[in-house]
Amino acid sequence: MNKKPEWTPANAGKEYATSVVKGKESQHDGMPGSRQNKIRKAAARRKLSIDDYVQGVLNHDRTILAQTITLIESNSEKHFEKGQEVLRQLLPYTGKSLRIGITGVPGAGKSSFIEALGCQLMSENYNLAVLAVDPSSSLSKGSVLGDKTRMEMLSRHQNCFIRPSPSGGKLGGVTRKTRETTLICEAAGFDVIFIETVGVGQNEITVRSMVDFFLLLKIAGAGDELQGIKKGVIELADAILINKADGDNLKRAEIARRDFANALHYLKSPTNGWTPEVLTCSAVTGDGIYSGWEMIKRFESIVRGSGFFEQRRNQQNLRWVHDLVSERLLNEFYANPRIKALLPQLEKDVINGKIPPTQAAWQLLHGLE
Ligand SMILES: Nc1nc2c(ncn2[C@@H]2O[C@H](COP(=O)(O)OP(=O)(O)OP(=O)(O)O)[C@@H](O)[C@H]2O)c(=O)[nH]1
Ligand SMILES: [Mg+2]
Repeated sequence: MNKKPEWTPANAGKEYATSVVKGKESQHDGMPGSRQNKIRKAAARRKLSIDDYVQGVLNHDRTILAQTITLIESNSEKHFEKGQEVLRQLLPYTGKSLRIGITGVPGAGKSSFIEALGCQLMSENYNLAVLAVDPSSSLSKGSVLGDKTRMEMLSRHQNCFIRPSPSGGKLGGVTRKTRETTLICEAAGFDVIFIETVGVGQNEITVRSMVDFFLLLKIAGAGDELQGIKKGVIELADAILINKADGDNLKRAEIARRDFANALHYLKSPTNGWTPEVLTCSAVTGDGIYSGWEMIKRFESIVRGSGFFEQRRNQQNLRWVHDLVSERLLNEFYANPRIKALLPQLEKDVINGKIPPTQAAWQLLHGLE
């Protein structure tokens, strides 16, 4: 039986083509199906009740966890209400993880870094969820699985859950459901959550607004040391790791480290009570990976101790509320038949210089009246 993975978009073409072999019906011990098994089968038919979803997530059932995320990601109105109720019931079990955002240009080594660090965390019995929000598929069309292979060891580990979220065609767009997905993973017992995203500008700001620690991965010798770097992005980072500090690159990585450290000197830290650090590492040799983790733990203990951790999360929640309201209003506005009727002509008029953009905007805004 050929079946697409549940995270592929409904209208996806061949770029997601893959086949998943049907799993065993009975449990791994060979015993006949239990209640969990029935729930799984129901999940396959998408007939789970709200309670099935909630209990499945709380029982760390990966199949149901994946189904719940799919439910949350769904854009249909029917799924929306069900998803929100599931989320509401899971809320008391959320918030306990350390949320870490990892960004960097394509090829900086984000996935390799996560694989290297993740495997170390596995040996310390952490439960790790990786939300690859913007897998390279959006750039190269079709390496979602390639991305999983780059995290090959990790993806086979039972304490790790990897969820590539297709970015819905929008290059670099952090999916708007990532915050909700984070909460669901927390309810499922994951205590560290990595959010991997390609750095293409707007993404970094969005991810910064949903994580506790924001890590910028850089490579030396890519020609972007300092001159090409957008100050804005560096200002968001709690740490910069110069990756690929191995072989011939070692010396350049060290120079880059010093340059970045100097540059950071003049910038304001995004986190009260914490001075951003610059370290080198290699996801291939493993050098510096653990020092990176120790730094993150140090960060956590300082920022929790000072109360800024809680304060930032509260701020993030408020921002979330306002983001949702803006998004909803905007969608409703443009979905309104009157606006839909007005828009094409107004756009033409602006392009032809018949009316100024300001007037077009006013006419649209008054179009509802
Ligand atoms: N030499 C060396 N190569 C590395 C290192 N980390 C990653 N690479 C290589 O760099 C390439 C890109 O690595 P990825 O981990 O896929 O990079 P990424 O940032 O996740 O890329 P996208 O998901 O496409 O944005 C791969 O060929 C890796 O093997 C490193 O520390 N040293
Ligand atoms: Mg990657």
